[in-house]
Amino acid sequence: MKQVRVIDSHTGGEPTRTVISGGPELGGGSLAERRERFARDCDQFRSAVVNEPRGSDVFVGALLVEPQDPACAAGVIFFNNVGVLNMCGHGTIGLVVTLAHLGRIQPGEHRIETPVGVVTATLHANGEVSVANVPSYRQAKAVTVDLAGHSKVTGDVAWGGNWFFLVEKHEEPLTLANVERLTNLAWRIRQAVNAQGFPEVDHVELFGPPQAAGAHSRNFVLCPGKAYDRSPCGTGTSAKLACLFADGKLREGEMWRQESIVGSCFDGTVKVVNGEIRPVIRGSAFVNADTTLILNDADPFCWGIR
Ligand code: PYC
Repeated sequence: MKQVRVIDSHTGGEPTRTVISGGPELGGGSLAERRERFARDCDQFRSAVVNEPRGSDVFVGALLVEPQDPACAAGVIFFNNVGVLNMCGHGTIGLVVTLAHLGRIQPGEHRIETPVGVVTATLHANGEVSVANVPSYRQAKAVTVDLAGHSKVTGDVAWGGNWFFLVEKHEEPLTLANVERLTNLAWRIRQAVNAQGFPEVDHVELFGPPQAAGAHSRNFVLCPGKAYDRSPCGTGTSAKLACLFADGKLREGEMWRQESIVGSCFDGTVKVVNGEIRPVIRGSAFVNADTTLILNDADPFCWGIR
């Protein structure tokens, strides 16, 4: 029997399960190399941690590893119900609050290594966390894709640490009661975008009018494993900020409040560093479990339902 210590948190309603100990030994090398090893050799472990019966499709896992760069406080490999992620904004906020819960970090700035680059997280005195994300950019503007049934939808392809297709114009209300229709629409959009020249896009983001005080927009974000993000999605908000900046709709330092489908918010700004757009996302997370997973080979569902 194997024991895995995890700490669960949620960031604006979206869970992160951080693996503190008992995870696989991935050897040395860059975080990108170690993520490839994790994806290739440790898929059972990934599924055991986040999938049912211990988790659910919504969980994002965060495997804490030694950083290659000694100036970093931690290295992390994010994963979900279907595979590994590049970066995760809500997960980074959850990780920072988890490290603070463990007493491993104090308020201040902390560099965190991810497979797609180093991000800088600031733990504020009030417990909120800002994440200066990897450089973000729009790859293609106003791409129109054909959905089955002869309807078309137009959106932007952008990178915010993961690949997104961002859609402003659609017919669906952004409400929790409408999640099933939103999921179906976003899934059809993803398949059309992938088939029509952008196979790398694995997240779809639909926008609509905000409801929360001070928010500029509400979103619905469909993740690669068909679960929707309960938070406003840190990498998705970064992609949105990069598009707004490219369109001249947001200036450096100006605040954009992004609301999620459950009403939680991230505050985002853009910093331009050496000509690159570095989105900064601010939000809060709460630790809600500190526990030990038991992996027992005799359990027929030990490695998760997939
Ligand atoms: O916050 O970046 C994010 C994220 C990605 C997938 C789920 N959340």
